[in-house]
Amino acid sequence: MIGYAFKTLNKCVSGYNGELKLLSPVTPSYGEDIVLLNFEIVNVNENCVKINIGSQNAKPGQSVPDCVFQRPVIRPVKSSDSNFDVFIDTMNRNFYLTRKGENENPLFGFSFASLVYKEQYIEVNVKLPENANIYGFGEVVDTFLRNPNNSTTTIFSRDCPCIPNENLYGAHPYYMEVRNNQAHGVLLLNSHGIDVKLSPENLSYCILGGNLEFYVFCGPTPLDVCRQYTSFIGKPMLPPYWSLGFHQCRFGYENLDALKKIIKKYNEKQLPLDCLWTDIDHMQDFKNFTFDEKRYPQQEMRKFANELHESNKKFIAIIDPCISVDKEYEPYVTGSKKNIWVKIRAKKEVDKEESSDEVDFMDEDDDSNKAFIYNRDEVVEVPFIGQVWPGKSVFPDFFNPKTQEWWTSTLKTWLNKVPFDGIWIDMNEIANFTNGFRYKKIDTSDWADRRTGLSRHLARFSKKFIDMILLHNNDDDYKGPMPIEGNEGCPFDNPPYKINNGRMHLPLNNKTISMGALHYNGIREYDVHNVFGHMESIATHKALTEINKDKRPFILSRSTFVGTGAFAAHWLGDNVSTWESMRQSIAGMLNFQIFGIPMVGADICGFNCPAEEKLCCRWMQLGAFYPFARNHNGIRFKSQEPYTTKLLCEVSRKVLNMRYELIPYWYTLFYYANAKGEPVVRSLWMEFPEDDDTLTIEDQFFVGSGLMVTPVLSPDETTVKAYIPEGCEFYNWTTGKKLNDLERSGNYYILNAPIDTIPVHIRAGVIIPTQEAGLTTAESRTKPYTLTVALDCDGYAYGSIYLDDGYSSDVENEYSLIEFKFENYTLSCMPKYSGYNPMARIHRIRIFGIGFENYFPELFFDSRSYNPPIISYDSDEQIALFSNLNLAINKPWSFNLKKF
Ligand code: MIG
Repeated sequence: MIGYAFKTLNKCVSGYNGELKLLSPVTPSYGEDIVLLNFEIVNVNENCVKINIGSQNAKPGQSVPDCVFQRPVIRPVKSSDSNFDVFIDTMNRNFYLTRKGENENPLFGFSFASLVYKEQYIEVNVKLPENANIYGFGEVVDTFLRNPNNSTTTIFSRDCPCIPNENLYGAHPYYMEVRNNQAHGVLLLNSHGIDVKLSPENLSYCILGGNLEFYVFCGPTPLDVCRQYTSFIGKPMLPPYWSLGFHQCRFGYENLDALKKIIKKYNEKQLPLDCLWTDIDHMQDFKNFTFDEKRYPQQEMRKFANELHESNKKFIAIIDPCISVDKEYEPYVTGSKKNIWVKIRAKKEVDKEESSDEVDFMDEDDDSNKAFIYNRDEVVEVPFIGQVWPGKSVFPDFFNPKTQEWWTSTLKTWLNKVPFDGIWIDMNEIANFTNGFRYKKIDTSDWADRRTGLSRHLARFSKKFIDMILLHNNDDDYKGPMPIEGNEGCPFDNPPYKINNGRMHLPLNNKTISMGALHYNGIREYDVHNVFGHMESIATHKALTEINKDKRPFILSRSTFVGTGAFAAHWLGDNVSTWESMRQSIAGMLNFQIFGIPMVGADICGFNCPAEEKLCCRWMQLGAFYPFARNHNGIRFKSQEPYTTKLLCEVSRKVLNMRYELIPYWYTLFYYANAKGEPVVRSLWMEFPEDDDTLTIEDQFFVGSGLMVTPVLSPDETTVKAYIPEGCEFYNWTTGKKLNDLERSGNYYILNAPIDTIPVHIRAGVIIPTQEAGLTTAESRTKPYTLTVALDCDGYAYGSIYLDDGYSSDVENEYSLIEFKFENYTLSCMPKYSGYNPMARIHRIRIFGIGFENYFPELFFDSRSYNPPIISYDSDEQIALFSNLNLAINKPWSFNLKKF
């Protein structure tokens, strides 16, 4: 018999534990099998079961370290209190879980007869029923519903443009499954490279090492799964209010004047804008925390930041993890003194004198290092030196507890120079241009104008770029220690099983550092490669919180891992200015909702390649409904700011106004994301799991549960098909007209969408608060509110609003949570808590789908200040509009439409 069998199995309070013993190997490939394994299956809480299988002599990094992922304390839950039933079959050597009482419907489980467990290869085969629909796993560009026909998703953080089906920046070994109109989630908490292979009856994990640490979340609704998953991994951060406004960025703004021009143009054209970004252009020789004195003089930048602040705008700058090896460069000097760089083992083959370009990596507080003897054959740990934008670079090791101190003080010094409002952390996969090689001399004469010339190659032809670097490489003048693991690739770069890295089974060090590189406490890069961006997000969050105790940090990270949503936002990376790439962004945005990182968006109008006008118009419309809305462009491509053509400007102004009006609603959704872990943007099946036809719909989505967005995704269309789930009604958000059967064809509605229009609908039964748009969120926050009430067939609607100052890290009691209900011809405002008093008041109420004759409104509320409303009523469309009101939003009142 092959595979494993139970050696022992004991029942404990909240599950089972025991040992698995190898009978005989399933496969002779991929190295030696581990003979004895620990096995554990326990209830984490009522809705979550943990399955843990691991080798008995754990090494550092075998399981995801606590500093990466803090596992919640497990409270013992008796089986009778769990929402799962656990079945273990010792004879047939398998186990499975069902939702309580659903014996016929195993949700998750696997057999030990096909389990492969080796040092560098683990294989698990999970049986799937025919009607399984799998979502999640990433980061990858693909359809939202994952392809069940022998597809492979590789999970391994990688700096690469958004090429469909290739492993990209983040690592999320998590999926959500919908089956029989119910959902559950499965997390494999593991930071190694993974291939996930999906076939109609099987889900296989092929993992490069570590533990099998699974967590299953029982649902049963998709939103339940989201709540359960995020309460386990950490609920998403509440973003500052301003970050929900519009953002403008590009790679290749020449100089500070270019930035000033943008602000001028936005103002001139009356386009809303909250935040301006600066990419690596502002740096001196691409060194983090520096300013090019010619193009972006520091003093001028400081002045400019202050001016932006005076006009209620924000300013964000980029940071790459690479720290330039330069003895004159302060961050390098201070970091070297603290000895906090990622390391590599090396043989000291030269005398100390010869290695004069190396700084002494002394740990000030560690006496043992003082006795550092340079001996030719001695194996030493030296900083891993790679090659990124500034050239020769080292990388901070965020596993080292001393790194935080250095990171915080480095950021602090920098922010004292120019008071940026947020930090964009890029390249944290970790990107390294020299394929795991330690630094090699590169002929940089071709780089004379790196800013304008070379990056084009990097962005579009990354392989060519790498080849070119290798071509120009020569090691001749390198005098430092020679790495044992690193230069020519090491066993960790080419483990026996090759994950499908880059869809070419690339060595693991491709465009990153060596897998043999070492982190604090002997943790090897191989084991934790996928968490660098996550660690950097945590450290940056800590630093900003310390630097500015009162303010919520805003961090945008390219690489993410399980739980990053609690610290950072994410953008979908280097997409392309094509219709296809725009369409794919919807699936990407939805995937990150599942991953618990709701603050997400794609580069609006596309990063690589020039964006044609029509595409950019449609993308501005779609992007206005991304949670994170930023127009960002690659270097040297045609300008694509919303003011660049007349049409684009008009289209953008209209849809940005729509976005700004809706920010009170967005912010309330983020409050619920933060408080309960609910997704902000939702696929149709998240809202209508009972309708099987929604499972494949991914061109259309919901903002919260109340707004349906149906973007136009092809060049020449002026209508768009919207799927309408059965039993649900919608009103046009702008006109208030109900979708009617004239527009219907089957289950679809054909919606009008001329170039200046993106179809947006409010769902019957929902109340949505809005505010008049301003040119910044600071301005729109002060403007009058409107309540839009969309009645269902029972004449009922419900909604809520969350309010606070929008920036405090701890709002304490100074927030308001207000519910609105329409019932029996009465709209009631019901504060659940009202600790925050906004200046703005409700001036307008729109009621859609209200059929009444001879009613007039009467107001009951505790404040006397009330103007008689101006009423207009369209009896054909059943739309009532009450204006000239002056109602408080956080005091109880009711608005009764009384019959006379
Ligand atoms: O090597 O900073 O994804 O948004 O503009 C490319 C320059 C580095 C990649 C990011 C992109 C950014 C660019 N960066």
